[in-house]
Amino acid sequence: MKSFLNVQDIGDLRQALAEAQEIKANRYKYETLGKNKTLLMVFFNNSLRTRLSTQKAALNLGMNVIVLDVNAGAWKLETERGVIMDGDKSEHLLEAIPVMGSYCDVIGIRSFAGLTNREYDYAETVYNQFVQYSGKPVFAMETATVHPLQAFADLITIEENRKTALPKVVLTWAPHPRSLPQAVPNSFAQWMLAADVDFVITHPEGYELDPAFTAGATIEYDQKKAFEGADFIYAKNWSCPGVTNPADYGKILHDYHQMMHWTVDSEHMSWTNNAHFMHCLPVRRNMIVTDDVIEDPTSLVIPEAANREISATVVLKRILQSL
Ligand code: AN0
Ligand code: CP
Repeated sequence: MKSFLNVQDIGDLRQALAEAQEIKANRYKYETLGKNKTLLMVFFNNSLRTRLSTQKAALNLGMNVIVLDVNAGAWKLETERGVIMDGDKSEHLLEAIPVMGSYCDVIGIRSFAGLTNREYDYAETVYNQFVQYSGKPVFAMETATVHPLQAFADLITIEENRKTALPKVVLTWAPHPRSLPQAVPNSFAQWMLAADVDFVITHPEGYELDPAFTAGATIEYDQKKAFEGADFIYAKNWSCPGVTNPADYGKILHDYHQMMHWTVDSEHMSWTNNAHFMHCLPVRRNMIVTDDVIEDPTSLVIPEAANREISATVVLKRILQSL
């Protein structure tokens, strides 16, 4: 595997889930695979889970790890080609990438959507420059449009907790005071559509996700109807994807005070089939979800985060095996 961005990159999902189970039973099974191989993790944005779980995964495989926080000590990087660099940016990504590539064997990238230029974000411009100019395998640790390590961990968690062959999984939009990317819901939709689940998305009008990720999904604008019979409720906020109106890309369409009826509370959960609550974290309590719902024993937010180590170990193992 030379690039990990989309669900197709991992191939057969049942095989990937079987590997995840194998790793979970013995996470050090491939502890010599990464000997003398170096992972470089490049962060353009904050992280708690991705930073720790991906580093742990690399250690499970015997790799060496270097972590670079671009905004905390590196030169400020220009990412667009053709600009006259007379501002605060001292170095161009086009030199920085091959330099970074020369010190490592595998590169993980966290580079969120800027949410101002839809075309730039949806072309995965920064990620693709790493693919093109690093000379090394690259994987997404949440890029402009996707967060596949999260979606894979979510799928593992659903597989571990499902009670039926075809569980109903509902992705619900929830309110948030700041403008957030679409990467998590995009990947979640893409992975759920490739998995053996009945998948429904619910959100207020105007928040339609890009059909490149959601084609084939059921969209239900009535949140209550969507929740009925659900086995898993996956909450997430996202800003306007700009599908129907490109000028609204990255915007919050309504003041969040007016949208608090979308917050997942115990009444929402009472509409479901005793569903498990899920969220990728970090989560704002009593915006996205109430204290009692996230603290309920059936909530899966901590197991999901723990499974990030498993999804990252499988992905890094695949990459190491293809070096
Ligand atoms: C990010 C997002 O919504 O994409 C990261 C989630 C894993 N969340 C925030 O910035 C709060
Ligand atoms: N879920 C997730 O990716 O969390 P971090 O942003 O803390 O890495």
